[in-house]
Amino acid sequence: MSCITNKSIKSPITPTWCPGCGDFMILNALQKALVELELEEANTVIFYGIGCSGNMADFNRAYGFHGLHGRALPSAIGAKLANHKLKIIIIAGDGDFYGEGLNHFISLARGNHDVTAIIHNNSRYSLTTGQSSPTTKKGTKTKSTPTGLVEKPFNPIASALVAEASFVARGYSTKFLELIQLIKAGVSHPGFSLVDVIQLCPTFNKKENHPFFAERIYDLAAEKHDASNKMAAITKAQETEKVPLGIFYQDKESMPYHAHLSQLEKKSLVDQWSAKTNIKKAIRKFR
Ligand SMILES: Cc1ncc(C[n+]2csc(CCOP(=O)(O)OP(=O)(O)O)c2C)c(N)n1
Ligand code: SF4
Repeated sequence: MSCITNKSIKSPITPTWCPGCGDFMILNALQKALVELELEEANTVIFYGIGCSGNMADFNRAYGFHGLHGRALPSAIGAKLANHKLKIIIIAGDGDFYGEGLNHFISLARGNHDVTAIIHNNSRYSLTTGQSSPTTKKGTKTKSTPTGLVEKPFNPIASALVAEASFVARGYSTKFLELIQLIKAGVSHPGFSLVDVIQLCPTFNKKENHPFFAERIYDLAAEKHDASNKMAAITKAQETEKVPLGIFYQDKESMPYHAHLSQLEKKSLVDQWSAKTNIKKAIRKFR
């Protein structure tokens, strides 16, 4: 089987994102991470949400599934249970994952399903032209909140930690080399991994631009944060003035959901099923 290469992963379709959009960096970091991890092309599947971020489905030449808004997660879990040999990655926006998909996000974390979620967190519903999303700051004026947002923002890092996620990290679209490493660490982790990526959206979130973040970001590892200490991770996750980047928490003993299922010990479900079923006949039935 052949591995993903720089050439194989490039799609002939040119991205339609706005100039300066952080999605370009996340796309390139993901592609680089998949190549460096030497993942098999045939066993790697990317599930996309709906949004500017989800449009990445066209810009990767890889197996993928572009489903409904907020529903990349259950589809990804289904695929992992059907064939646990697959490497599964989710690409979604903060609206998709922390809004429409929130209940699935909590189940995914609690179940420790072996998938990696890379969330383009631009604090807006950008594809639909910039309405407030779950991570928009209180008081922000957007098209949908012309007098200022009433609610406090959802905290994805803290929520993932209390929902028992076994790997929780935050990247920044402009910190390209660090983002590659975070994606590689998340994809290599056995169990659920959340890589929340602060993503610049110069079109609908002009205020939270690069100078805004440059003043606030710092590296957790450089501060000697102990990523095996969950309480320390929860404390770091509460910071709002500064923006810590890196791995907040990783459970080194993590055992993914599928590893608990004795019926999958010898063969994946799809291998068990295809050994007994004439696949051509089954496909004909659904035509
Ligand atoms: C159930 C449902 N609600 C609303 C929409 C409309 N819709 C499509 S994309 C989108 C915004 C996506 O925002 P986000 O997930 O944050 O991704 P971004 O565009 O910011 O990358 C919305 C609200 C939809 N397609 N389906
Ligand atoms: S609207 Fe924002 S998120 Fe969407 S492509 Fe433009 S810059 Fe990127």
